[in-house]
Amino acid sequence: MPNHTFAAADLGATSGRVIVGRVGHGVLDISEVHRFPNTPVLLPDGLRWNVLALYQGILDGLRASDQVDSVGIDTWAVDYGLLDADGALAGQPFHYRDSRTDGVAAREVWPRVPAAEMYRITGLQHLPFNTVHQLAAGAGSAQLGSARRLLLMPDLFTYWLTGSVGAEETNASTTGLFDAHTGTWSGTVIDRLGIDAGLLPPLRAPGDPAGTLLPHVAAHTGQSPGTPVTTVASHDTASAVVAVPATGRDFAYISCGTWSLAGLELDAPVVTEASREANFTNERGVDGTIRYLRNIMGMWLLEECRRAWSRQGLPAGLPRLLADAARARPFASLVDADSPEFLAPGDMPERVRAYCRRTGQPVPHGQGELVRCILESLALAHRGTLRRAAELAGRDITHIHMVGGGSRNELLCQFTADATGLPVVAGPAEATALGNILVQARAQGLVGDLPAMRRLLTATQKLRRYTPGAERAAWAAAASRMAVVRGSGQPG
Ligand code: LFR
Repeated sequence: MPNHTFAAADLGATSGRVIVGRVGHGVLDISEVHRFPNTPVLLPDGLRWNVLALYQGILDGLRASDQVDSVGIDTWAVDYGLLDADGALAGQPFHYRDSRTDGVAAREVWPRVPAAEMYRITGLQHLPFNTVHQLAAGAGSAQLGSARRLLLMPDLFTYWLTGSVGAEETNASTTGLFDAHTGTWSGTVIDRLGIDAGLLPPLRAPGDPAGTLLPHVAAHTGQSPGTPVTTVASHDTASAVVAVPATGRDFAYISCGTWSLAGLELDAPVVTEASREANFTNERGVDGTIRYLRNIMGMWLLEECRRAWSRQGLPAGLPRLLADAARARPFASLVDADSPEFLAPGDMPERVRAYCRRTGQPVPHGQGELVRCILESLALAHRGTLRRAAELAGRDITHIHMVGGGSRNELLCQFTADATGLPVVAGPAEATALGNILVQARAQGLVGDLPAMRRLLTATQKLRRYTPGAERAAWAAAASRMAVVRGSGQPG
């Protein structure tokens, strides 16, 4: 069988990349052909994504690629662009970290669809920026009033490439407008909130065709006219979970990037009240699987510290910061990596210090101390989340797969193994692009089902194993301390 090539446009919160993958019998390798920054822009009315720059990055990446057999797009979830009656983008899409949704759920949404009912229907964790809350925040605006279509980010880029409109289902499952049981838009939620159902395009499943490159796109990128665009698991986390190189069922995963998405792969949603209280989400994976997980603030805490340090002219190189963190005193101070005060962009070192001050802990001043505090706190959040997921879903976990950029962070991987007492298999770091490529390859009949895709990953990708260390008691004590810190850490 000759090898085929696929382009994955994978857009993350800080950068986008176009990665070309070669797939054949026993072959799966990737190379990055283009990487471009994703720099949000603060406009007078809020924080926006620079979607034109992102689209240009995708085009540049396709132009830098040799001829590909198909293209697939994935990005972060929940955010969307609105099309007007001419099919043009109306306004710039908001960034989910924009503050306009603060308090909107309680004020506008839950009075019409109570939170408990919402959870029973959608199975979605409460995040203030879920699409449903963003729409409620925009209700009555001229822009929403004139909108004819809502396209989630990957669907918007697909539309620009092909002219074809659809809503990919793994990403639709993050909106709060999608029924976790039926796998369709929820008429109940949409009606009760007075949302125009016509805004929501027909659903597509990963693997479905999404059209072919428009002639001007093909001409501009040098790709063949008629090159197909394939619907992939367009929610980046769903693509990352495809590429978890698991062999059995009793694994947990942490997709570790700007966010840490920590959880389990299940056959059916868990929408119990206990699950809602623990704020676990039931997002859709490929082949009807459920991604049962929680969002943990993730490497965002560290990335945002590094950005603040760069602005202040301080050293912000990762290897040096991690080496300093490795030498810093263990468990000096801990922060709740779920706390909403860490969500918005800003002076993260000062926010972490303020949190420690408020909770009566030593205030980390040096960069190494601060990074150690963040990484230990993340590892403890991984521990707490995975233990709770296992309890709520009635599953055993024997090992953890860490995928995504954060799986390159040796200190975080070792801390996660130590904190959970479970072996960690780290890699692949480019799980999202690999998942994107595998779903395209499957659509062309090159690979089989999910277990077959994962066997190909295990056989071809470099993985690293971390064994839990001997400091079990120290991590257990830190976990108990974290529970107390969390309790006292609510902003005044
Ligand atoms: C990760 C991610 C998360 C989602 C968050 C916001 O990149 O897609 O899964 O909750 O971004 O969209």
